[in-house]
Amino acid sequence: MSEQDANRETTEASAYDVEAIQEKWRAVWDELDLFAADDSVVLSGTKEKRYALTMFPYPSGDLHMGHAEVMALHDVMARYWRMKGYEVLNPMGWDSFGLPAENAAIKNDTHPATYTYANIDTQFESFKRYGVSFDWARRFNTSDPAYYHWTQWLFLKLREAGLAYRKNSPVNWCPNDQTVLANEQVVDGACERCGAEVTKRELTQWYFRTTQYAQELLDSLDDLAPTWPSKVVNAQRNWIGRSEGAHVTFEVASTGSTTVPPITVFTTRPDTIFGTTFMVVAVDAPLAEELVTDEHRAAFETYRDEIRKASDIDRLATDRAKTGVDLGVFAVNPVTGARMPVWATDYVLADYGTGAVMGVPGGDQRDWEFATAMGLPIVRTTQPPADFDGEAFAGEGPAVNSPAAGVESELDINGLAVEEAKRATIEYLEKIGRGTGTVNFRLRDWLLSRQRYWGAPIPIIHCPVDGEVPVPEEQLPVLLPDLKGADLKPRGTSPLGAATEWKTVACPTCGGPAERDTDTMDTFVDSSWYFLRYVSPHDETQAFDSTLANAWGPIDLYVGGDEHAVLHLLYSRFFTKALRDMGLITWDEPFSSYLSQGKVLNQGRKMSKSLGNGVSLGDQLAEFGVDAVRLTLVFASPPEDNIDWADVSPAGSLRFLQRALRLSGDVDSAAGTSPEGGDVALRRVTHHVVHEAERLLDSHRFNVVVARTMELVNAARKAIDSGCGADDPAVREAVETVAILLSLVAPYTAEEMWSRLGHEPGIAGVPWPTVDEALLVEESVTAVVQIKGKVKARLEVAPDISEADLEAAALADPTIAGLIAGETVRKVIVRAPKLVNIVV
Ligand code: ANZ
Repeated sequence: MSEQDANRETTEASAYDVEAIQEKWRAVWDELDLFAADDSVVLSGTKEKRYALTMFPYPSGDLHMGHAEVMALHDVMARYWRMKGYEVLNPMGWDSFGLPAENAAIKNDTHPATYTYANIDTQFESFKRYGVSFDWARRFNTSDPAYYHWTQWLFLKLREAGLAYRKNSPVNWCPNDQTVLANEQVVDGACERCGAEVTKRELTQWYFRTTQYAQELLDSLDDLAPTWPSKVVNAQRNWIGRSEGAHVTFEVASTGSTTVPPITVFTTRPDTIFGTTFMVVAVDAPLAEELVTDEHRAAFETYRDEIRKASDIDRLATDRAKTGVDLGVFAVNPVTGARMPVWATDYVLADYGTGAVMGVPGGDQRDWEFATAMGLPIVRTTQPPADFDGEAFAGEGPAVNSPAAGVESELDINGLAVEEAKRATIEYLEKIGRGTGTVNFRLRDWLLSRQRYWGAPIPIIHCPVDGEVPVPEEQLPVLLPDLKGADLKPRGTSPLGAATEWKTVACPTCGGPAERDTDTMDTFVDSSWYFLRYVSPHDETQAFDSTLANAWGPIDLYVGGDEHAVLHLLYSRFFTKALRDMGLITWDEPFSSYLSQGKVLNQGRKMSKSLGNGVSLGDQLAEFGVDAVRLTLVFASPPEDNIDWADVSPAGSLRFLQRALRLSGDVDSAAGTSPEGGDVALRRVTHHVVHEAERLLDSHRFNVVVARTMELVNAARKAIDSGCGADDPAVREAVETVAILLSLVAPYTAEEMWSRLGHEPGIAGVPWPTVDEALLVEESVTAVVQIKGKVKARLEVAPDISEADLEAAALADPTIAGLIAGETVRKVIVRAPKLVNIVV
């Protein structure tokens, strides 16, 4: 930077009072109300819609760097779409029920509502200051009765549709939060929120029947794959976990007087049936209890009680020592009639498949280890390659020992490849009535009831006469009782159970004494439909207006972290499909495109209090201003990548913004002057940048858009300081373009530039610049002229020059003419417009 430049920057810096500019424009923007989405133009079809959504925050504390990043990225698209002429719906609200608020409230000895709504106020102020183009008239909180009224209504609708039900089963239990968790909320055997090791409990709980949509949830991932991050698509695929196989039934040889039930297993490898040498039943499955003989019962019960303490993840861990107890009964192999022992073990899960497995040690490693530990026989039924030196073999190969020499069987699959062998086995089992081909999913139904206070009460009344009775619709919402001063500390049952007066009601059916359900809904229920509420947020008569939902939906771009890759996204997809089938919406998927942003780190690590490397958003905003922080976050990297705050420079961003702003003071030409006739070189740069920005924005490469804007700032500065001068209309065009591009990331600076350029406030409502295609065409290209492969001359020619003209121009060039004088030209090879090769 020259000294002159440096001096100018110092003076300009003082002229750029960040705080004052923010204050000034914030007030003006409130007045202008530019971001209110207009339903009517979308309903009438006068304008095409774009629904931009970013995951709404939990109101725990103030906004942090992570929020700042998502909002900055998200706002780029929302603002761009608006300038491109779309009617944009860009709403924001709060996911304000849930454990974080409740735990914090318990810790600080306040009511969750007090804590929650105070944080919402703080976050709202921060959002306003941050200048995101939200339509604030649509805000709501999921903990508002006006919202959870409809969460409860949707629960009842799902129940009516057979998609919500109650059952007793072993569930994941967090001993710290004293509540159940959905499978999705258990990460590596620990509670997703607090990290405590999850255990199992037998409880009667509410479930949503997500499994009913398993196949469709899987199939639609193919449609989402092009516009969703592949790791999220894969995570969902794995979570849904489809496997094809068969159910096979094994008779159990009767043990004296008692009748014993047969054992049905789910297997993905029916072709290995000849290698079944034992059966294993999940120790906590009711079947194990039914099968065990009196003689073995004591050992079985001791073992079971010990296993109940372990988590699923531990139980399935491949490195866990195999344990089990013999149940004392024998199962019969349906294809050979062979008798084999039945064991109970912990590596078989009670709630997957049928909770029982045919033990094939030759084909399944866990079975191999179990057989080895218990001294059970091992038979290979798939021939491994000659160089295979492992234990169980799960690969491709011809079937062997199927049946083994000397074994009688009507079925013979020896020599068949795995797929054919499977097909032949299933066909045979179906014929003899011992099995059927099936599809199995890993996806379980969604366990949604929670034993905590701060959530939407489940709108069900339990009556000793009528059983489960839904709260009549006109009595919704079932308000959460205040419980002021009550002890909300978790103790294994819902604190609502202690609200006797609230709990005791008359049965809506028989009028007799009954009790309300005292559980609340998982907060993921609230966030599974909030995107629908934004279309008619104040409607007191319905959850959402279907006509509006169909007009605005689905969401065109959803921005959020991939910690929600499975949970929230899968639940929202389930809700969408269920609501579609109820006729409430017409679309199949909620989020057409999903952008998952990286994390903001500091010094290579996640920001955290314990590491002492946290960066306060408030401090950064105070020091550098909103625009510099936003610009830094957008410019740092492609949106999907992590940003290390130690490696970026908000001070550098601020300097750039000052440089850009200074341009607006240097434009002398009058507003409205047509740029035609201005400096063509600068106009070319401007139009190239706009053209490229469109392409980059559509592919979410926001950081490169900033880089191009910086180039345009440099080009405009150069033009002013040298050649064309500040009164050139091309300079005005370039600087206005800078302001428009900057408005996507640095709205305050852009607005200030816009006003200094003599425009009315409201740059966010200005149309996106139209690219003049003619200015994108290169005026000339350099053609190289070679003699015998050596470059001898360069010519400036039109890009569309013909081969003949290029050849003539090359031969007429004085240098070339001199060099070939007296030689015989044998051949001229022309590749217009770039190359002429003369062979002499
Ligand atoms: C016999 C067999 C032979 C198996 C072989 C595998 C290989 P996915 O793909 O995950 O669905 N299995 C079935 N139910 C189970 C349960 N409740 N807990 C633990 N394991 C269970 O896996 C299905 C396979 O996992 C099934 O196929 C079964 O073992 C086992 F060479 O049956 B297989």
